[in-house]
Amino acid sequence: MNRLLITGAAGRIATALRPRLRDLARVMCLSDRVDIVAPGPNEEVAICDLADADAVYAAAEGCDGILHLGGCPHEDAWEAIRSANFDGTRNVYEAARRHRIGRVVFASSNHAMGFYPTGQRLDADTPPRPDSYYGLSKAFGEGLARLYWDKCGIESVCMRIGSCFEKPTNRRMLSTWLSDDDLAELVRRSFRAPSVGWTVVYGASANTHGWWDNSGSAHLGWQPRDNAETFRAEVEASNPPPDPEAPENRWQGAGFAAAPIIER
Ligand code: 15L
Repeated sequence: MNRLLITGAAGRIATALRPRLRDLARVMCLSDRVDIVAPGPNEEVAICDLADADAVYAAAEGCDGILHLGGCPHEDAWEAIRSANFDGTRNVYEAARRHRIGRVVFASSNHAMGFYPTGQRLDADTPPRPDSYYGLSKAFGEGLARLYWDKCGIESVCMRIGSCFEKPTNRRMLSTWLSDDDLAELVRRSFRAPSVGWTVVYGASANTHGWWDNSGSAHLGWQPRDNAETFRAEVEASNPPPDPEAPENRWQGAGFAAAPIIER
């Protein structure tokens, strides 16, 4: 690619991905609401609020692809989720349509599926079952991606990211962990695969006790290499055995599923 737009570029995931994906495009256009620390030689910064359609359109000018990581990354009041995630994602897809950008890689989340019971095997055809307004916004983003594929021919890979952190820090993450290296390779494959149409892929490392079946996205050629099992002893030493009946342990979405609706 010549220019790649990365939204949410100041966040933890983008910060981990930027050095790993330098070869993906000649210029990386980094956008976020807040300033971006230490842009590299092939990086340009566009400060922009995803809820501002004109600003998103301007940031996407001249880009060949969009890595959409931006938005609210946790549960919040409806207004906050609506503007950052619902409106924000729609603004990204409208910018892609108006600039004729052919492919978007969208950071969806396991919380689009968080009300399935812990341990149940899910695949790309399992219907969404969001655990929060946040999870609902990710299911919406996936639906929007499908609409823009069917109506406008814009391809998308919707990555249902599990727990993307440096290492797993609780027992749930022994199933849901995604390493930064595995995510970087997933993003690379998602942009480089010859044809992706509308693809849903679960973003988890090759965890021995994982819950998700990625046979439906084999065309991406992505094979995660890390495994949360490497950290089991460390995780168990710092986390007491869970009560399987506690609401936060019954559902895949854990605390997101157990938490009440935020009323504000
Ligand atoms: C997510 O979607 C969140 O953005 C992240 O902060 C974690 O909570 C993660 O899911 C998870 O499920 O561990």
